[in-house]
Amino acid sequence: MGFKQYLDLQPKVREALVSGRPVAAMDSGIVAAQGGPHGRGLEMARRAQEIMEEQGVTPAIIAILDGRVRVGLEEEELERVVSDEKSIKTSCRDLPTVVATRHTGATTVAATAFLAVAAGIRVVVTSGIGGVRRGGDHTFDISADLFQLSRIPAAVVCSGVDLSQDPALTLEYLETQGVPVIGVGTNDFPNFYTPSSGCQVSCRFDDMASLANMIHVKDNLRVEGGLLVANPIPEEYALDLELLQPALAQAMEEAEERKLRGKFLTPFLLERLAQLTKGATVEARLQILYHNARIGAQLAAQLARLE
Ligand code: PSU
Ligand code: MN
Repeated sequence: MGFKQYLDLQPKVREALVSGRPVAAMDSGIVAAQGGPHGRGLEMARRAQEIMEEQGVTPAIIAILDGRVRVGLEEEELERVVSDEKSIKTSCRDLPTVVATRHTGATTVAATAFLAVAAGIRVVVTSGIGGVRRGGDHTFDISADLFQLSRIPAAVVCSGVDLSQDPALTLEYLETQGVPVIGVGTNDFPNFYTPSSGCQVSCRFDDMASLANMIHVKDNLRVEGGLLVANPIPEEYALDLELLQPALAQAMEEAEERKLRGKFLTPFLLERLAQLTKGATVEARLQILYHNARIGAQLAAQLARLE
C-alpha cells in the first residue's frame, strides 16, 4: 500500500494523470494564513487555478486535510485550508506527524514537491521558495525547501526568494546542493519584488519547450534532484526596493525582539511586511503567483508532450 493509503487524488487530477494530460501542483502554504496572504488567499488560489486551466493544464493544490494527503482540492476544501487558523505549516519533516495525528496542514514548497512527485506530478508552482535568510551564514536559518529540492525531482517555479532572504547565499547553497537554477528569459536571478537581484542563474531558457527538453535529458542522464525555475516578476508590477527597506528592517527587528525562530519566522515576516506596506507586497505576490502559474502550466504542458 505504502504512500497510496494516505492519498486522495481529486478525480479530475486522477483522470488527467491517467490519460497523460498535464497537471501542475501548487503549494497550499502560500494561500493559508502562514503565507501571509492578508485575507486574499482564496482569490489568489482561484485565479492561479484558472490561469493553469486556461493553458489546458489541470491544477492540483496540495494540502493535508484531517490527516489525508489531498492532491487537488474541491472549492469547499480550498476554503477550509485558507480559513483554518489552526492548520499546521507542514514541511517534509512535519508530514508524518500531521498525517498520523489526523491534523490539517498547509504544505510548504518542500512538502508540496515531495507529495507532488509521489503522486506523479513534476511541476510545482509557488510565489517564493524558502531561502538562506539574511544573516543565515551565522544563524543557520536555511529553508528546508532548498535541501529538499536537491533530493526531489520536481521543477519548482518561483520568482526567487522573498525579501528577508539573501539571494547570493541562497544561490551558493543551491550550487553546493547541485540544484540547477534556471532563469526564464533572463540571466539574472530574480529578487521577488523586482526582476533582478544582481546575481546570476546557472542557466537561461527562453521557452518552456527547450526547458522541458533539458529536464528530459537530465532524467536520461540520471542527474538526481530538482530544479529551481526562476521567473521574474513582470516589470509593471515590480515594487521599489528602496521604499520596502524600512518596512523589512522593522519587521526583522520585531521578529528578533520576539525571539521568533524556525518555522514561525517566515509567516511572521510575510504578514508584517504586508501590514507595514499597506498590502503592497501582497498585491505584488498575487501577480508573481499568477505569472508563475502561467509559466508552470506551460512547462507542465511541454513535459507532457515528451512523455
Ligand atoms: N515565501 C513566500 N511566501 C510563502 C512562503 C515563502 O514569499 O508563502 C512559504 C512557502 O510555503 C515556503 C515556506 O515553502 O514559506 C518556507 O518556509 P521556511 O522559510 O520556514 O522554510
Ligand atoms: Mn527557516
